Amino acid sequence: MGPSVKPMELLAATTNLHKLDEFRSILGPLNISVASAYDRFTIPEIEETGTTFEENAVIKACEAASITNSTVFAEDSGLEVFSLNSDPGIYSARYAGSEATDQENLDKLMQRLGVSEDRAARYVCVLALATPEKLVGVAEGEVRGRIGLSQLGTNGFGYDPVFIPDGHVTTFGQMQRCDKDTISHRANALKNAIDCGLFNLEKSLT
Ligand code: ITT
Repeated sequence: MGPSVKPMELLAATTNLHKLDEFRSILGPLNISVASAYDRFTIPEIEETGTTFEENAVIKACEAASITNSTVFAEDSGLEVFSLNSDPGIYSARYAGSEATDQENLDKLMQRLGVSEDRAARYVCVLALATPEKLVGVAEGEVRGRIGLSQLGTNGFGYDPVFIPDGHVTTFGQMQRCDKDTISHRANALKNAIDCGLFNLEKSLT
């Protein structure tokens, strides 16, 4: 038996356990383990005051890195429906109000969209990696698709029961997690981050 290679560990600053699960399933096969910064440190609420996914991802990563005195990554993500002026966008988690549940957000979206035929949409994810001293970099991913006419499936989270990715006939809510994890905005952002060397810390930190 050859020597076992210790997995590389990344620290993720997210309060969203679904995101954390997806990071772990996507990065696990690459021998990268993901720990939650919120499990290891007390992190006060970080306000998302940016006006873009990138600004919010950078705010979350930089504040969490400085509070924890560690290198961390964070992400900001959401759904853009083109016929709704790209709403809910950066407000995806709080579309129906600051305390809104996923179901309330989804109901608001379906109500606003009604039976419109123009249902094209995309999920966006921007990742940011930061040290306590500085932002290391960002990477973005998307998945294009459309909003179905009704809610189908109970897998995933957020808007997954109504999002049908291009080239598929089922919603993310109906798909097995491993299938979502090969094509999702989060998977694409992580792939881009790896391709551009973002997680190669020795290289990124010099
Ligand atoms: P953190 O900021 O702590 O990471 P959060 O849930 O508040 O957690 P965001 O501000 O980035 O994260 O909001 C993301 C929202 O976008 C999420 O709550 C969903 O409504 C939506 N969303 C993003 N990715 C999604 C996905 O893969 N499936 C379903 N909905 C998603």
